[in-house]
Amino acid sequence: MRFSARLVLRVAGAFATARALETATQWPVSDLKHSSKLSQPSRPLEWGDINIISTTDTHGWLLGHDHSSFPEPNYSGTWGDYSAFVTHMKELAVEKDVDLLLVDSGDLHDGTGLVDGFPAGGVDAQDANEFFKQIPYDVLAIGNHELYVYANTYDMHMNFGQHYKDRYLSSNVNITVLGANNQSVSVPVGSRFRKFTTRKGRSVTALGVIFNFGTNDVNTTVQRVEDMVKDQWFADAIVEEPDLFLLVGHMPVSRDRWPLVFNAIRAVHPTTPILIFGGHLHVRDCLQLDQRSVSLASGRYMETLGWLSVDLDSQGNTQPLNFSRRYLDANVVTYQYHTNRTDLTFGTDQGRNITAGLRGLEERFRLTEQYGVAPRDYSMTGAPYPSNDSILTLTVEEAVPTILALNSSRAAEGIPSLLIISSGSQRFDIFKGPFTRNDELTVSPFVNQYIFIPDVPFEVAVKVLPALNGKGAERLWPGEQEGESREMRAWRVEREVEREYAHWLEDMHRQYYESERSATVQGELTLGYVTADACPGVGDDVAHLPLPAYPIPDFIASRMPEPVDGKVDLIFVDFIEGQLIRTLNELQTERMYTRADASVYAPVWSNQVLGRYARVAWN
Ligand SMILES: *[C@@H]1O[C@H](CO)[C@@H](O)[C@H](O)[C@H]1NC(C)=O
Ligand SMILES: *[C@@H]1O[C@H](CO)[C@@H](O)[C@H](O)[C@H]1NC(C)=O
Ligand SMILES: *[C@@H]1O[C@H](CO)[C@@H](O)[C@H](O)[C@H]1NC(C)=O
Ligand SMILES: *[C@@H]1O[C@H](CO)[C@@H](O)[C@H](O)[C@H]1NC(C)=O
Ligand SMILES: *[C@@H]1O[C@H](CO)[C@@H](O)[C@H](O)[C@H]1NC(C)=O
Ligand SMILES: *[C@@H]1O[C@H](CO)[C@@H](O)[C@H](O)[C@H]1NC(C)=O
Ligand SMILES: *[C@@H]1O[C@H](CO)[C@@H](O)[C@H](O)[C@H]1NC(C)=O
Ligand SMILES: *[C@@H]1O[C@H](CO)[C@@H](O)[C@H](O)[C@H]1NC(C)=O
Ligand SMILES: CC(=O)N[C@H]1CO[C@H](CO)[C@@H](O)[C@@H]1O
Ligand SMILES: [Zn+2]
Ligand SMILES: [Zn+2]
Repeated sequence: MRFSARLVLRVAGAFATARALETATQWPVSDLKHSSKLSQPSRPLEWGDINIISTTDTHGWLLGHDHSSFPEPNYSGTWGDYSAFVTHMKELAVEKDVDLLLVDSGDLHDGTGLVDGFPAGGVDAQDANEFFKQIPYDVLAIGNHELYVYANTYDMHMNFGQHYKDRYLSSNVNITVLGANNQSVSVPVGSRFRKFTTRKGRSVTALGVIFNFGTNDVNTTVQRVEDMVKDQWFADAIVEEPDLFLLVGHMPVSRDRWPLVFNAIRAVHPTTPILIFGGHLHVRDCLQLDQRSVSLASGRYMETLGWLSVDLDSQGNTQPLNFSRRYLDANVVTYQYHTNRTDLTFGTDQGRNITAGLRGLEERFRLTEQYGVAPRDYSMTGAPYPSNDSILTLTVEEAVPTILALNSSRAAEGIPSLLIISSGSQRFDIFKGPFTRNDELTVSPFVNQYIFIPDVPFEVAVKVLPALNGKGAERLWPGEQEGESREMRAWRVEREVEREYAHWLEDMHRQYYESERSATVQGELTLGYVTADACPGVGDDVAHLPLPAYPIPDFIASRMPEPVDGKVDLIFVDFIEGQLIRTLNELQTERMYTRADASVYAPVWSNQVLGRYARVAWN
């Protein structure tokens, strides 16, 4: 019974992931993960008349990625290192007598302890932003993670926005605040647009647009992009022809609404160069909406700096734009290579000061506090599920059951249970080595309770996971969408990002092993992103082998219990309660389950589980 029930679960997982890759094509990565070879950029950057460094979706990764399992060291540059890079690149731009601009596409909140680990009474990202603000960005746009909590938006309006002044753009996002007469007024969080002239005298019109985000907090307003482009202010802002339009925004460059903005501008200016810097899906991407425009997305989590260079021709020219783009791995080797500096000549006082300040913040937030030492890497998509290297297996088979058992009276009575959770419960991988409070905040931010229905017939309980996975996490119950909770809608937005990122990894893996590239140079390469985008030439600055990419089911379950009297406790996260109860009622007709049948299983929150487990199991 135990064996066959287990088999049901495994088959269910495989069934739910019809897009599964041939596992035979997965490159054996164990040696690569702990190599110590250093990868240099492949070639110098191409500089043009206008050169732009772009960041997006930094999400608090201002101290870089500091675990030693690869590819993490590739992204080990700190915000201070980035500052030094910017300083030297600005010097180079002056030497070459060209323009260098800096842009950021938003999502500064939610991601690491530096932003989320603030003490009670604080505001998310407020302290970390003091360091962010030391980079002299020319244009910044607001992201959806600035809009989930009013206090964060307010801070961006009052504090961040005041610092960057008209450079902080929110073309279609307003905040409601108390105005002069104590009346509430809706005003843009930053500015709607910026017109400026570069050091070399080129005129730029910049906008900062977010996608049609609908899960923002009360007293913040996101205007739909299709409505924004019909506004009078928009028409007025674009009527004059600049040397280039610079559209920086929190919106994917593929399959979203940039064409609406682009077409509105093209209707007035058929040939003016339009440079678009998007974000939100956490991928590297590039495409051209026409021959005199380029769109770039620069990844996530300070793993990637985007580089775009363009040669400007005279107004009215209709030739294709001459441009190049590059995705830089964010580390000191990259920075030194492209600025022709060494360890002795690279660092700057300001950069060292920024990193030292962030280390101080890390201490103040107790982020280095060690909970235990992880015995191996646990990966989300980099290892098959189920397996000992999977963070999903660790979570659902070991960590949660262990911690629940310590705090549950049902478990103390020896009542068997089956746990079902959503696979979207973790945000990032765990790496071999110290597991700290920062890792806990980074890996496991979602706050849910574990609730249960007692004494569910075993033969019904075992069918729940396959049924959930068969329908998929996107399933909307008839009539449920209307009254869907804000939490559920927010989860959908985040899940979309995770899914697109995972697809991107799968695609690069498949394409790589289908192409001839794999046959030749494999041995020399290190793990990382291998980007195939729609722009000409190779975009990645460092040639890599693609990371392994395994598909994961939507829902996962603990090991099969031995039922007592044919019954088990069915435990699940409160978040999936509605879907789970409906599924139970579809699977059997003996009784009608309702929310009243479910109650809290143990006084434990999902974001505490890994930290507690590390204390128990990894010490
Ligand atoms: C423009 O094209 C030339 C010739 O292909 C190339 O050398 C130069 O680097 C290009 N400029 C940019 C900005 O990429
Ligand atoms: C503004 O309104 C708040 C309550 O909304 C009130 O407490 C406060 O006294 C008012 N201030 C002025 C200057 O009217
Ligand atoms: C939204 O703002 C208005 C005006 O400032 C205020 O009266 C109201 O309480 C706010 N709503 C919430 C939910 O904070
Ligand atoms: C945003 O604020 C501006 C300025 O107060 C206002 O004119 C506009 O109607 C607001 N837009 C939205 C969508 O609320
Ligand atoms: C790099 O720096 C060295 C030492 O300052 C200098 O001799 C060399 O010309 C530089 N190379 C480039 C490509 O700028
Ligand atoms: C270093 O940082 C401190 C505050 O963090 C600031 O007061 C000081 O001006 C900074 N020094 C430099 C050289 O940037
Ligand atoms: C996975 O871990 C379990 C328990 O630690 C162990 O018994 C098993 O041999 C491991 N499996 C593999 C393939 O390493
Ligand atoms: C939960 O378990 C821990 C570890 O055994 C214990 O210290 C704590 O008191 C328990 N809390 C509750 C509410 O049972
Ligand atoms: C600069 C740096 O640390 N690069 C590393 C990127 O990752 C590979 C392994 O995948 C390492 O070999 C490089 O040293
Ligand atoms: Zn993001
Ligand atoms: Zn986003």
